Amino acid sequence: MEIFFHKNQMLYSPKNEFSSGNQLRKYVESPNRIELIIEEIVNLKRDDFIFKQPKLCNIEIINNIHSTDYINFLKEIPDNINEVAPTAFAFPKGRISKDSTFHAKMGYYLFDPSTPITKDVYQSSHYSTSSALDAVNSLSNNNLAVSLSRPPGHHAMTSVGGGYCFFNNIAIAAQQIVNQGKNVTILDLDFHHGNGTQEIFYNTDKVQFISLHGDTIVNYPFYWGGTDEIGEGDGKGFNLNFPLPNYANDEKYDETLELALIEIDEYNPDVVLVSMGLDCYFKDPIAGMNISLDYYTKIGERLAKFEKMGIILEGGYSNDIGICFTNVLKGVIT
Ligand code: OKP
Ligand code: ZN
Repeated sequence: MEIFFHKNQMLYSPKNEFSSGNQLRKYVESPNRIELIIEEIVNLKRDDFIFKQPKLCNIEIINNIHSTDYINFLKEIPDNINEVAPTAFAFPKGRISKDSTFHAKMGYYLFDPSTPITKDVYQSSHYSTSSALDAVNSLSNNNLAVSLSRPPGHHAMTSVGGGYCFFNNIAIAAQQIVNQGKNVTILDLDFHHGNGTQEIFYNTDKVQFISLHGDTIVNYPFYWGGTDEIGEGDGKGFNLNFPLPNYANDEKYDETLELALIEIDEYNPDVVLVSMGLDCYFKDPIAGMNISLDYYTKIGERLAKFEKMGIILEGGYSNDIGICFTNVLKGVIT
C-alpha cells in the first residue's frame, strides 16, 4: 500500500484560528498532525507500507472542480499578507472586481471567519490535492491507497474555501475517477459535515455522497447535512446524510455506519473514497462525538470489504490522531 504525502504540505502553518478578527484558539489544523500520523505508521514496521511523494498535479485537474478566479485568488496572495481571515462576507453571492482590496476578496472567496490565509496556502493546498490524486491513481495497480492530505478539503466548495479547507482534495480525486467512466462513493466519516463535497456532487449520479456527522443544528459547518438533503436532478437519491446526536458512542455510530454501508452496497461503486476525519474521537479538542480508539479499528474492519478504496485524510486534532489513523489501517488490513 502506498501512502502519499509531500513535505510542502507542511508550509501552511497559521498560528491562530480567528473569530471576528480576534484569536479564538490556536490553529489546531497544524503540520504536526501529519508528523503524528507518520510516526505511528512507521511504528507499525510494515514493509508493505510505502511512503511516496506525489508529483505536483496540473492546475487543470483542480480546475475541473474549482473556478479559475477562486484558484487565482489563492495563487496570488500578496507578499505582505502575513496571517489574516475575513470578517465580512458576500452571501449568498456578491460581486468582486480585480481592483478590490485583498480583504474584500477574502470575504468573497472564503465563507468562514476562522480560517487564515498565509502566503503558503496555495503551495500546501496544491500538494495536498496532489497527494489525494496520486493515491487515487495508485488504485489502478493497488486495491488500497492512503493520502495524508492537509490542509483538508471537504468543506471547500467550487468558489469558496473555509473550515480549514481550500481545495476539495477528495472531490478532485473523485472527479478524476468519474472522468474514466467509473462511479465513486465518497463516504465522509469526519465529525463535521462535508458540505463542500455534498454541494459539488449534488446534481450527479456518478458520485454517491454519504456523510455521518455531528448534527449541524449545533455543530460546524451549521445548517447543512440534514436527512432531507438527498440531491437534485440526476443526483436525486445519491446524497445521503446521517446526522448523529452529540456525544454518540461507538454503538450508536456503528449502527449508523452499518446503514450507510448498505446504501453503498446497493449503489455498487467502482471505487470507494473515504473522507477520513479522526475527530469523532472522544478526546478531540474541537468536535463532539464519543468514539473510542478501539472503535477506529472496527471502522477499518467494516471498510475492509471494499475492493478498491482510497483513504483521504480530513480532520482530527487530538494528540492521538496517529493512533486513531493507524487503528483504521490495522482494521482494513486484517
Ligand atoms: C474542519 B474539519 C466554530 C469554529 C469552527 C472550523 C472547524 C473546521 C473543521 N466556532 N472551526 O471538518 O475537521
Ligand atoms: Zn472535522
